[in-house]
Amino acid sequence: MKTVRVACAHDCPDMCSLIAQVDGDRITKISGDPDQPFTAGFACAKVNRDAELVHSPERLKTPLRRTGPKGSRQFEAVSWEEALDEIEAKWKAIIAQSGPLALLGYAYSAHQGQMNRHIVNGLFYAMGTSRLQAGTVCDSCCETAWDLTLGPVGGADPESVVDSDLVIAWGCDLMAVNVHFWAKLEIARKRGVQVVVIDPRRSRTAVSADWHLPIRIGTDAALALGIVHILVRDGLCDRAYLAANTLGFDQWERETVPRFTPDYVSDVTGLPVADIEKLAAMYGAAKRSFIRIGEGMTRLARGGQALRAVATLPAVTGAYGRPGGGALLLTAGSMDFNFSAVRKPSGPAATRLVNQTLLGRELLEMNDPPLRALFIAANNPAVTCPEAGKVREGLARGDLFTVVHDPFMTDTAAYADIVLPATTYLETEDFYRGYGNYYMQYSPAAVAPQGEAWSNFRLAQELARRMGVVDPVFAKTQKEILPEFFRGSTGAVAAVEPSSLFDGVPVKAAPPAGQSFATPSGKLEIYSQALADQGVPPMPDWQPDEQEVADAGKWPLRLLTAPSYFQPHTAFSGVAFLRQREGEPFCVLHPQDAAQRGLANGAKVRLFNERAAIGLLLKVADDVQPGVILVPGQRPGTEAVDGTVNMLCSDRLTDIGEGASYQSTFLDVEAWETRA
Ligand SMILES: Nc1nc2c(c(=O)[nH]1)N[C@H]1C(S)=C(S)[C@@H](COP(=O)(O)OP(=O)(O)OC[C@H]3O[C@@H](n4cnc5c(=O)[nH]c(N)nc54)[C@H](O)[C@@H]3O)O[C@H]1N2
Ligand SMILES: Nc1nc2c(c(=O)[nH]1)N[C@H]1C(S)=C(S)[C@@H](COP(=O)(O)OP(=O)(O)OC[C@H]3O[C@@H](n4cnc5c(=O)[nH]c(N)nc54)[C@H](O)[C@@H]3O)O[C@H]1N2
Ligand code: SF4
Ligand SMILES: [Mo]
Repeated sequence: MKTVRVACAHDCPDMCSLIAQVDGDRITKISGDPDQPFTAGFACAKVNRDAELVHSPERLKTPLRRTGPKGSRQFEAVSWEEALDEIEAKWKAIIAQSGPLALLGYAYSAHQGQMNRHIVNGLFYAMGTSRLQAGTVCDSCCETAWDLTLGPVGGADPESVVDSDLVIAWGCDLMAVNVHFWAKLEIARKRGVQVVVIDPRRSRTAVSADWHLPIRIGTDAALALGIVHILVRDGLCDRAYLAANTLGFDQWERETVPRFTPDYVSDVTGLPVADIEKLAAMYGAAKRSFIRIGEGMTRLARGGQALRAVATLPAVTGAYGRPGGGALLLTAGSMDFNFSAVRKPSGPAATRLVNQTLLGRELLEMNDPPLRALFIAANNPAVTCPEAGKVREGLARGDLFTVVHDPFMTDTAAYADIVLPATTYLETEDFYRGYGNYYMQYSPAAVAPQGEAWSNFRLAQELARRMGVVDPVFAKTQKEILPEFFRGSTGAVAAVEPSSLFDGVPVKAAPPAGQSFATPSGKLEIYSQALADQGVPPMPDWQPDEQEVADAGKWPLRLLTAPSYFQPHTAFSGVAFLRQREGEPFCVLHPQDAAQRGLANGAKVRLFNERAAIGLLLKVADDVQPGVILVPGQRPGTEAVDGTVNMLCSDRLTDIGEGASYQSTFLDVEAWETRA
């Protein structure tokens, strides 16, 4: 029996340091590292079960070749050599006939190790294929909007929340996605600090907080502007901070803020005037208020405006200038590593971009040349991409050669010509940096690859060799690559000596307290010339969205999708315990809406709109407001009554950052039997 210190590679802001107990080639237990201050000795409920993920009986054991129609899940086992020979021959033939643009590599975030994460896309980058515009299903809207406002810099250090005097979880379900931040915030709470949650549903975080404001979906910009309106009215702005550190406040105050009277904001957000007044007064009185901004509220048509409005608030009170104050969306902006060393090792400066959110559409419509070969690793787009029906239609194309690399048979892999067994992170060596804290860590593998599984890193290197891609990263070890990441880095990261990380001890590299700005003006840009140039409102604003208004006229309910507690996306669907813990895929409807439709708790229901119809179980609860239907998580079609939530969501892009707009989906629900 031995213990190995590793980093958690799941897509999660906390990037915990973990202790793996290993007996021979088996992991017997995973727990949180007591010596990493943010992890503070505990892992989340999901990762406590990661021994079961690694040793799940459902793991793919060998490479597979398709024998039946696409989607039918009929495969035969083949050797790695046979599988790789076929991939190499097909890719070379397609490139000879149609050029490299006919290929697309599709890999994103399920392995947060920077080698295993980026090397797959690095391979395709070097080959000059069509390129994935990655992250648009997740954070490209909020991140772009943040960068336009503050510049590409990380937000407040989450560990500084212990010094805050007010905490707001704004559209962020801390209990699901950021449990270690919640633990830190509890320390502040012991001093009597209030925790406010602004979220359309009564999440677990909302239940545990001091005050929950059930805001109407997509109206956060209006609430933020309403707060600014009251701060201006009551003389609670930090004028000196604004003058020294922001651009455009005067014009905003003159032209936009006056419209957002408490009455108007109440109409828009559905919150009582008294609550808006109370929130603004609390925010105005606080000196070191900390806003943890979630990503979910920006995954809708005007999500970029919402982010910009909320991220401006700490400038209005000067909280950005004080330790314990400010806002945190992501920290990664201040972790200045040269990941291009792996992500862009060589290759033409520009090729053709495929937006991750538009995968289905591009598989069906892209021409000159059409996409003919697709390689998917660490993603399950048949479930997690909007227009999931179109994704499946595209994957079903007879003339598309698809390879999927995954530890498990997924809804996406079901459509592959070749499926390759992948390792989990616990079988890989890698380098990590948090995106919700300021730690970095070098992590060894806890156990050897299970069965015939290969890591992303090994597979990309072997495919590079076969395809004649000779960049050094495809021949180096992880330890040899690490120093490349530090080349040219600045700030706190530059002070770290890469080889000092090889002992596996987590290292913190936080920027100094007090928010810095890295916009063209060096100030927080309330007025953004870059947005004005793109024809987007240059100052944070809230206006009704015409398409949403039209859709709301056709359909009585609005979809709220939110992280689930035990099945984040589909990454843990191979763990039977966690599947059961989460329960069968379900939706939540307010008792009033359920009664109107004669639907009872536990019933099978059909959720439908012009795009699709799917089947889920119904929970009747007042966790959501009337007019909203909540679907937690994105679950595989194989687990649900029928289909998956993203079949209902359009691939419309957000106002800023070309992201997905799941939350701008309108629909209705009926008894499953109605059309059975
Ligand atoms: N347990 C768990 N952990 C996860 C994930 C998971 O799915 N489950 N996902 C991982 C990933 S990929 C990411 S990107 C991160 C971040 O994960 P995100 O998906 O960005 O989660 P949140 O930031 O909590 O944002 C979701 C919250 O926003 C709320 N919300 C939705 N619309 C609105 C709105 O219009 N206004 C307001 N105010 N709130 C709204 C939802 O009700 C929900 O509580 O977490 C990671 N960690
Ligand atoms: N409706 C709706 N849809 C959403 C969201 C939402 O809020 N609402 N959230 C969006 C967000 S934030 C995100 S990030 C995406 C996530 O969407 P995806 O990136 O598709 O995430 P997962 O479903 O977790 O799929 C990850 C896959 O990678 C596999 N995997 C795990 N580790 C490895 C590895 O090391 N190597 C390889 N090759 N494979 C591995 C897992 O088994 C799993 O099949 O979903 C988005 N979709
Ligand atoms: S909280 Fe996040 S980083 Fe920590 S163990 Fe769980 S999934 Fe991993
Ligand atoms: Mo994400």
